[in-house]
Amino acid sequence: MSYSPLQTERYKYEPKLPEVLRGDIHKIGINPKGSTKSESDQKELSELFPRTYGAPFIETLAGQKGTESDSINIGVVLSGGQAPGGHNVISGLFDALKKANSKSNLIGFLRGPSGILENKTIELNSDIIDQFRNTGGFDIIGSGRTKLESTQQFDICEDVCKLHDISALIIVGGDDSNTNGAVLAEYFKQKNSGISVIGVPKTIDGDLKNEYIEVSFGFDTATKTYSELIGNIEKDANSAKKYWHFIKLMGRSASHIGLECALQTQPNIALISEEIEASHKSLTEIVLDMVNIIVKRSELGSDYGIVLIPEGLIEFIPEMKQLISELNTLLAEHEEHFGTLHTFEDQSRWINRELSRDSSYVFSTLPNNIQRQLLMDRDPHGNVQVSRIETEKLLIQMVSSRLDEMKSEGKFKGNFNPQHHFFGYEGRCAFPSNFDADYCYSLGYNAYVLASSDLTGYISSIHNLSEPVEKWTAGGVPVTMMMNMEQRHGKMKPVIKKAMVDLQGKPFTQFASKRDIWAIKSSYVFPGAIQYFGPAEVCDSTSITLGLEGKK
Ligand code: FBP
Repeated sequence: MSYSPLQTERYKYEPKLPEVLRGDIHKIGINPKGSTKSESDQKELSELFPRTYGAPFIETLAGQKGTESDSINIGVVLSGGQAPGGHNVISGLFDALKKANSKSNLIGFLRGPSGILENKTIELNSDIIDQFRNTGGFDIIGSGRTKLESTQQFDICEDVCKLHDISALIIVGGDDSNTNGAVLAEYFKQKNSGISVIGVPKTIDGDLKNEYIEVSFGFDTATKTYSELIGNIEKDANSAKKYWHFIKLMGRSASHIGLECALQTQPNIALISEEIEASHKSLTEIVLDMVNIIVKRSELGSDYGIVLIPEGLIEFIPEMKQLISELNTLLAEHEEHFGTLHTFEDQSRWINRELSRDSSYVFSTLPNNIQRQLLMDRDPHGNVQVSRIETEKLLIQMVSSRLDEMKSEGKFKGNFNPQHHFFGYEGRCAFPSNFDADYCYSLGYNAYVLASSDLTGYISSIHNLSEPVEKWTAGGVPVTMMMNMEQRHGKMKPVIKKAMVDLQGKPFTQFASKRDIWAIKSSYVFPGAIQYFGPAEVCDSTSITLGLEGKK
């Protein structure tokens, strides 16, 4: 095995823990604080989760326990898309477990939740763990998107956990995986199985956050990685002065990634899906706004610029939202028939017949490549896979044709040479920033404390993240208190509420107060590569979003 010099150095990095988790592990315990309730749908949720709803908020404290810890077996699974820091969650969990009792074991389920159902496991020892400390990726045990939701699956989970004598299952995942984890926790409790379920908040998208979870892990590193690349492109644009770069950024529905990258790099245009939805802007209006900026810059002699586009934009444009929703329903309800249509021509003919008049019109105005992408396979939740829709190309095509028209009318005299990019997978497995390395290690370490305290249906949480690590605090939040009831596949389901960009929040208002200047005058900022060694203000800084949201 050969390692890069950085990997070799990163192995030596010792993640920082908050003060409360630093002392004797045997004495770290929990302080339950009152009872909790969800913000809405309290009646429905308390009926669906009779054994776990209302559980107290937990504060992790030093000096709470004795000196003995029983040996236990804990299972861990990584669920969904990769996010930098997953390996540190596992190493923090492992270190705490072994410190508490060297006979305890950590069992990793391979390739995501399907590893539990298929009983594919690996016992994680220090030789394995040491190869993955402070590195990106989920390759230590792999990840997957299998959903755990049926009673039959829950029974298999119970059997497999019992086979390995596992008393706690740690699910590292996003809002859906943690929702399913909470349902599993309730089920285990109802069956008196003695297995607890603890979640860890993961996703680069940043949409798993609320009053109790300040940020999901991976967001910091992913946005710093994308911002480095955007800054490099800004330098290139500023040097060559000949291209407009349209950059789509991963992040699913929410625009947190796009907003953070905009704050870090100050591009000419950054679209925020939530704002577009709130102002009911049509695709044509979005294009015209962009064209105005391009023409204005051109008149000032700048035929170049940077546009940031959130991955999920297309779902927030009213007419596209309607079209996508009709397509999702049609494809779900007529899956079998659709499968018999083998050519794109047959598929689009059938689709056009079934769609409403308005949606059929919108569909027919879209370029062929976008039509095809809209008909591709859905994800396991039945949603269109936005990362596969080339919105950046769609916008380029529409902007180009409007500028051509304006040119022929004598209203545009410049040049428009577009380039398109999609930054997504590039950021999901980067070496975790010091912030993510410390945060994830603390989340994993704290997950052990919660699990060994026989808590279930909780998510490991670390607070005060905009402060230095010493001042961070730790605890557990009952998953049910973050839930509400939402319509999924035509049925009302309990789910963790997804956090979208708050248009009244500080990150967005700061961006909105500056963007008109950034649009016309090149005000680019070049964040450079993530630094792992050096002055704290360069290496240990958090994201701008977290900094602004953390400010009282
Ligand atoms: P999670 O929600 O599972 O954390 O995944 C995040 C994400 O990176 C999204 O930003 C993106 O839309 C999606 O995964 C891509 O999925 P896949 O890895 O299956 O291509």
